[in-house]
Amino acid sequence: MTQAIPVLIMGALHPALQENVESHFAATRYYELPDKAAWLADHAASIRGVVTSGVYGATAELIGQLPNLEGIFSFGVGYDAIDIGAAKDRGIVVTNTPGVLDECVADIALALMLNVMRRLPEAERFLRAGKWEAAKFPMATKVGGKKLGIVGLGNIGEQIAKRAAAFDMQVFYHNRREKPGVPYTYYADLDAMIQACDVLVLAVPGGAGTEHLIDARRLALLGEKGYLINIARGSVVDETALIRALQAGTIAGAGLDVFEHEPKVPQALIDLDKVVLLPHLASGTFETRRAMADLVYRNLAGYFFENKQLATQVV
Ligand code: 8YV
Repeated sequence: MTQAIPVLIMGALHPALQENVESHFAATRYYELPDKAAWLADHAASIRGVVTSGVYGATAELIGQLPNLEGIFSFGVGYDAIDIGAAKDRGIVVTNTPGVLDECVADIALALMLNVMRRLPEAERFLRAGKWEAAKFPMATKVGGKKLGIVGLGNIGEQIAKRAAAFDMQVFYHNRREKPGVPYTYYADLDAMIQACDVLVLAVPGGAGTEHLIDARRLALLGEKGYLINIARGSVVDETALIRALQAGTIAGAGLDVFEHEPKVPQALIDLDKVVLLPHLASGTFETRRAMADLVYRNLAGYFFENKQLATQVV
């Protein structure tokens, strides 16, 4: 019998994925090692695969410590927590999980928009606090007919656009290049799109290329009636500038599933009524997380057991 292939699991995985990896590979739970440095000194050279996620990532330092690493298999579409350059330099493959989570993430973008513009969480707090008998809940903002600007019309962006169109919104998008065959209005100039839209939705990848893409200046362009929705990465928005804009009323509100320093959320945001805040759950349905788990395993097994066949490769 051939020896099981040694892999490192960076953090607790979806149960189905954990089970698959641990029953078919010689897996080590990196996150449970009491002395990681000592373990690496003895075993690093044996490791051929790393199984990780958008949260746990894989740093250049870790990659550098694993001289025989062949592949990094990640749970999540975003791979900004993985040092892609370090992997590429060594010819290490990296896989992610695109395609299977687009609908659920788009659902949450719309849910955040409806919740913040119609002030639903605030209204529910009002009812639960027993205030209805003494007062009426104030009016909110209509969604239909508003202009939605999507930053990043990828697979998720397209699902957001489709849903927004069903709500009778006008859809604009900004990408580096115009996307052929889509019926939405393209803006090559991000600032011009922000100025033209009522709701700005961020659906771009995280990482150095988009860090603080939405800063104080761009928040000012969105304007006092404008809403910001972020289902991308917290790093895309300058969170301090966002808090200032919300406090000063420079923008109307925000719906956020992601934050700059997760799982830490600034108290200043929690204290505001005009924001809806979620704990990074956009892909978090039974169906989608299972599909993500299966896709990670398909890549891992495809690479090691089926002649390096990869379904969804980053590099
Ligand atoms: C995951 C995500 O929850 O896919 C992504 O990029 O942000 C989420 O779907 C996250 O990666 C946790 O693993």
